[in-house]
Amino acid sequence: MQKLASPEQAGPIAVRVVEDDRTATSKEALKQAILDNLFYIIGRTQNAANDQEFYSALAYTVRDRILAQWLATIKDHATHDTRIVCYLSAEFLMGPYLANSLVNLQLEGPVREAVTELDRDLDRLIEQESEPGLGNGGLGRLAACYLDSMATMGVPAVGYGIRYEFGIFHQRIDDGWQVELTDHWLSYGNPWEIRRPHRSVEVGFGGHTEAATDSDGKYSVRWIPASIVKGVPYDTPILGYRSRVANNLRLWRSEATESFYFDRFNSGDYQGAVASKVFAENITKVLYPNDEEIQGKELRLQQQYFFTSCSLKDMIRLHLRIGRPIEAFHEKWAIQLNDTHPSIGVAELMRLLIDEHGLDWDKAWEITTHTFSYTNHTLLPEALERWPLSLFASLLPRHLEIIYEINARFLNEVRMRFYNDPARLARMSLIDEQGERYVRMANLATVGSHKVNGVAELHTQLLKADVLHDFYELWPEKFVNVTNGVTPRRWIAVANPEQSAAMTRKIGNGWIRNLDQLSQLEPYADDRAFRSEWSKVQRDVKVRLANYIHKECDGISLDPDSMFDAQVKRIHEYKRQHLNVLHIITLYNRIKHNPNLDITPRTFLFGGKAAPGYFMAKLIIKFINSVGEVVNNDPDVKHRLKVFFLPDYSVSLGQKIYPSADLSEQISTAGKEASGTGNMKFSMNGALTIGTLDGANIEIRDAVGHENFFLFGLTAEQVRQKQVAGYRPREIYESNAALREVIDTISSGHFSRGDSNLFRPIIDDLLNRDQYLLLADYQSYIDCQDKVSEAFRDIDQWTKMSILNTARMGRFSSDRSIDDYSRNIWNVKTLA
Ligand code: 26W
Repeated sequence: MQKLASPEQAGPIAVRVVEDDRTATSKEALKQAILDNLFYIIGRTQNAANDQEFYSALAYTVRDRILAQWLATIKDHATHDTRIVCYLSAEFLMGPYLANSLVNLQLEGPVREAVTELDRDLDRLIEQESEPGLGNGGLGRLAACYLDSMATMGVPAVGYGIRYEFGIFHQRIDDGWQVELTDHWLSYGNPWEIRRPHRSVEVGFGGHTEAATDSDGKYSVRWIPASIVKGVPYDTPILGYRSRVANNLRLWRSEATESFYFDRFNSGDYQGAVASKVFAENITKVLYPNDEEIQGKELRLQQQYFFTSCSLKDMIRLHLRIGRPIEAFHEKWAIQLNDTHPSIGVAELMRLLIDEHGLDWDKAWEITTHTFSYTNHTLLPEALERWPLSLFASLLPRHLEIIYEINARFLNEVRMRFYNDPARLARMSLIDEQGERYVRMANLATVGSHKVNGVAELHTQLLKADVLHDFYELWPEKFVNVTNGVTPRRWIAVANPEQSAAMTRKIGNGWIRNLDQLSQLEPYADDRAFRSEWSKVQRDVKVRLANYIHKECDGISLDPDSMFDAQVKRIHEYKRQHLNVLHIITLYNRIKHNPNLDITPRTFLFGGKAAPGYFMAKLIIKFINSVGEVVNNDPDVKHRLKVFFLPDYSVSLGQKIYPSADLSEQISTAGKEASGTGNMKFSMNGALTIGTLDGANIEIRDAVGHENFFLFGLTAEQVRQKQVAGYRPREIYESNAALREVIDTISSGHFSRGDSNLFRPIIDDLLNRDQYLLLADYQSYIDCQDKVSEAFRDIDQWTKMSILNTARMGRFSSDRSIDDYSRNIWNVKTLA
């Protein structure tokens, strides 16, 4: 059936879409398209294909229906004079594409019918996709949520990152211990990406620089790299929700430049030839699995420079190709630095503008500072990147020269403003002169950007008051806050179709595009019928998780009538998963003292990966599993307490856990969690939060109502004072009987098959150091948990609080965050 779409129908973006089996969305057309792709791309007939192959055919079918928008949007970016936002991130934790694309294309219904009529189960096919785990945690996932919102809001944008061959490791739990497994996410190929060899660029490393002054006295420097690698882009469409915009995610892969390989090969230097190939391909081989802990590995800096340089060259190429003068680069491009990982970009853009495009320093600096803006995601000193000068000098000699020049001019400005203050100069310098001497990447990013933002109000305040205080004093107007957000498409519409349907029945589905509409749910909190519908939905979702875990985790059975108490996030001492365990042991001890104690049955769900080199985090995983082993099998407990560590936490596992939780654990030491985003996903899905006044918890509590939030613990200011005043955790141990019994039970080896040494590192740290004040917050936490247990007994009141939580989460949509960035930082228009 051939039907030509008239230009009018095609709307503003002038592409003529020819309705045929590659784009038609009727059930019949979809069935035909799936079978065609199965045959012509996968080379399988319907009956011969396994689910993985069928999934691939379906993925290509869905991708076909995105391509037109994608190509139109890319053309639109080039032709129209729109500013383009470039989100530079070393991590994009995208999660599986299929289900999300069906929601954004509004095709879930017809595709499910088509697949069913082809005797396949859409949910089984969706499970076949190996998710691109190209990130560690919060920072990477935030980048993914922001791509979804920018496309949905019509912000012209490109995500630039690294196409790691191996993403975040898969986690298996062996006898309670984390074991890391390689992530072969590409083993079945990736139907969602398109390789663009014609858009490859070359990137240099090492070597030396040569300065020269030409005949009319113009000084210039040439960088002669020792090695050159090729950056090949892979493009993935980022389709917005019900939007005609499909932006681009361009991920770079490093490969050997042909010439470089054959020359040596032909000259018989096989070692050299292969070495160069290995050197080149190693750069984008694997994601560094560290979260909040720098390792200072050379390969990491190579990765950061590689993708940043590729991306800037890609922008300049497009800029010049559409005939724009390089002097107007900052008018066309707004580059967001996702933490300091791409901040070498400040020096790289200066190099390109001066050395390759002949601009003078001041013009180049004006363009650079107007182009870049920087987001800080952590206050932890050990996570603030700084690179040894020696490494910089050997890997990026020209950039070091440029950084010295930036620093010299910057310190002059500081000297002018803060006369005779050498200590301030030393703190603000891009170079840390202590010991081995380092380049401070946060200082470079701040000096080279026109805007700097934190990711939650408290975090931005602490940035201004502490980590970047000197810069705030110099440039107060540079600092803004943009509280994080999460996309309601993946985290409610895709992950929780049950709750989505219940809400849409009441308030329509406008909330998916405009989350503030959730507030229309508020009146229904007083509607008994809706409350019972809501708690039924909640129970159905818990049963769905219980069935999944029963199937996937060797027969574990969860009681859907118990309280699902969940803590899922990277394992880190500041996130205090071990404080959660101290509560579990406290309840356990209470039952051991009085087996007939009437406690609220709880299922404690944990999930999260530990950085492979992070000893304490890995011991905490063992601690959770060991306590679980005892509690789950102790006859006195009689199944009233269950503890499960769900292996291999990921985006797709998160999509199953966030909707099913009753209680969300956000218990970090106040002042340590920059924002958190899991806290938002739980609340949007109706979970109540127990948490500290940290990161975005504060803003969530203010939004949902203090009475609908279980607050405990010291404030960030009290934490700071306690640390200054001198904190002696052992005194709390001695003065709190319940706590002492908990600690002593652990020390006795009761949870470690009698081995009293296994958890000694945890005990010793808690009694002698307790950097994250677990003991200081222990009693407040336990008292708060008792309130939670009490509240859960009145399920109708709990349901009311749950509905109000969801209804008041509108502002935590990543659409609102992107609107803030667009107004206050990027100065770009968004579609209403
Ligand atoms: C150099 C190693 C490294 C790798 C990643 C250092 C730091 C990081 C990230 C900044 C860590 C991260 O993901 N931070 C989290 O970012 C989220 C998004 O803004 C916040 O919600 C979390 O609070 C913050 O911990």
